[in-house]
Amino acid sequence: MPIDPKAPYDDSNIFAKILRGEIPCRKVYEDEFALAFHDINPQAPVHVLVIPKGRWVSWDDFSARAEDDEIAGFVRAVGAVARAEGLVEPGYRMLANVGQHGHQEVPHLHVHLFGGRQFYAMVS
Ligand code: D5M
Repeated sequence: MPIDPKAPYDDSNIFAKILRGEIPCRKVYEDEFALAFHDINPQAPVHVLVIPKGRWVSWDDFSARAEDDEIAGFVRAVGAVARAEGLVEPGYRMLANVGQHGHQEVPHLHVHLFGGRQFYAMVS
């Protein structure tokens, strides 16, 4: 079910539990601002999620209200993960689903990184 994008941050969401170490993840990267781990339901040979450490529901509230150093740190972390996973050549896809029409299911901001195969125009 897509999330309600206007709902307040829910500390019981699955990525909050991963950040608190309450449930495991296959971690690939961590720094002051971000944690990255393999998606449990991979859609490509490489499918990694990068999440900020702050309590942000989606790209919408993060981009509107996060401090500049947090935004910069997160954006740099996404790039660092792509490089660490060897995705830069020959390339990769990144996306963040937002709200109901974006079909965001987990109410903690996450950027998907997909790599390891050719992607084509998005159709659905
Ligand atoms: O995508 C949410 C993504 O989160 C979806 O690709 C599955 C993934 N997911 C859900 N639970 C886990 C755990 N526990 N570990 C790793 N990945 C997980 P969305 O953009 O919200 O539709």
